[in-house]
Amino acid sequence: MIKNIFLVKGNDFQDLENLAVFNYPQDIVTNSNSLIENMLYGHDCKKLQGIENKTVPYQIDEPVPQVINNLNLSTICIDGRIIIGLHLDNNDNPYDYEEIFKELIHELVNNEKICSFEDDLEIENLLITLFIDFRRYGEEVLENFSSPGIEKESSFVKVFLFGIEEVGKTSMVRRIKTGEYSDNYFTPTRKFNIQYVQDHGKGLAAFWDMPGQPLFRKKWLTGLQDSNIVVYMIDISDQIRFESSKKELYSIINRYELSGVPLLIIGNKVDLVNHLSENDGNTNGDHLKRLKNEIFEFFKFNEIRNHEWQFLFTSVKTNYNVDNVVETIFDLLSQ
Ligand SMILES: Nc1nc2c(ncn2[C@@H]2O[C@H](COP(=O)(O)OP(=O)(O)OP(=O)(O)O)[C@@H](O)[C@H]2O)c(=O)[nH]1
Ligand SMILES: [Mg+2]
Repeated sequence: MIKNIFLVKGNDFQDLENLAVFNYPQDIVTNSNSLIENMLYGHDCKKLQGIENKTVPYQIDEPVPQVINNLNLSTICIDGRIIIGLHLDNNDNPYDYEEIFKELIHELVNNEKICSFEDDLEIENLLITLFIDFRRYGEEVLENFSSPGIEKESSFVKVFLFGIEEVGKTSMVRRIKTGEYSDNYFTPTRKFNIQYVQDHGKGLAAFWDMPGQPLFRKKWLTGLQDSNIVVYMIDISDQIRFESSKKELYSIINRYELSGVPLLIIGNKVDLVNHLSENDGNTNGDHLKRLKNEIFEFFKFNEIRNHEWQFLFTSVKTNYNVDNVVETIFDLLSQ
């Protein structure tokens, strides 16, 4: 699987100090180490002279697979002035990715003509898009290689998980994947957190856990494409933020491209309002039922059209209903 993607840009690759380096999602390559210099050895140096005028379409060379400083890399040179590199898992074979690597770059820089490589933000967006496409298509390509007998629809589901900040999205994915939880684990998500969860007998779910802070919400649209199911999370103990949470819900589920995509709504942190299940025949159970009605009324869930939907109370902290999340996702998908 691809771990990281990076881009190195310069007018003269011999001038290592003056190269611009971009990484996504982690900073693995900087211009201060010998990595870039080593990487360039694998490319045809004549082509790496600076080119003054941009040519369209871009000339995209063959990818060059190399292992440098223990990093399993595949790098591609564009127009002799830009290198885009993939950092792959050590047990991945870069040749398996060769075709798709070229194809995706070609599509993005030549067909859609969306990148002139001039603006930092534009480059960052290109890397995010490439990373996303790579994770999806790369996985699919490899899956087809390794398990030709398995039917495709049972194998891969993309789950788009969103909601405003600190509602517990990342904690939920971590709990589902590893069983772990800690109050102190709190690290706001800044980039997409993509985690694969295998549900035996049902398939592989890729959770796309979005960053909820306002600054990062505009990235949601980049992660939305081709989602099979949308999961929206609320912190039910934090009613002050219900209004902004509701606004974000509808900004996403009303989008045309999501029409018909099933929706799972999770009311998390139930431990903060109640420790007991809603079916308990006592005052606490009644309290939770009342709360559910209030939430439904406020968020107008019953008016949602164009989506099959379900609602679950959960507590990632006490593990209440967490097992039901993946199950409900596959249930909704099979309807
Ligand atoms: N009491 C309680 N706290 C929880 C629960 N789930 C998560 N938390 C806490 O809520 C805080 C935020 O959790 P995160 O998982 O980082 O929230 P997030 O939605 O991913 O936040 P962003 O990445 O900023 O969008 C952390 O301190 C968690 O420990 C829960 O079920 N109950
Ligand atoms: Mg998070």
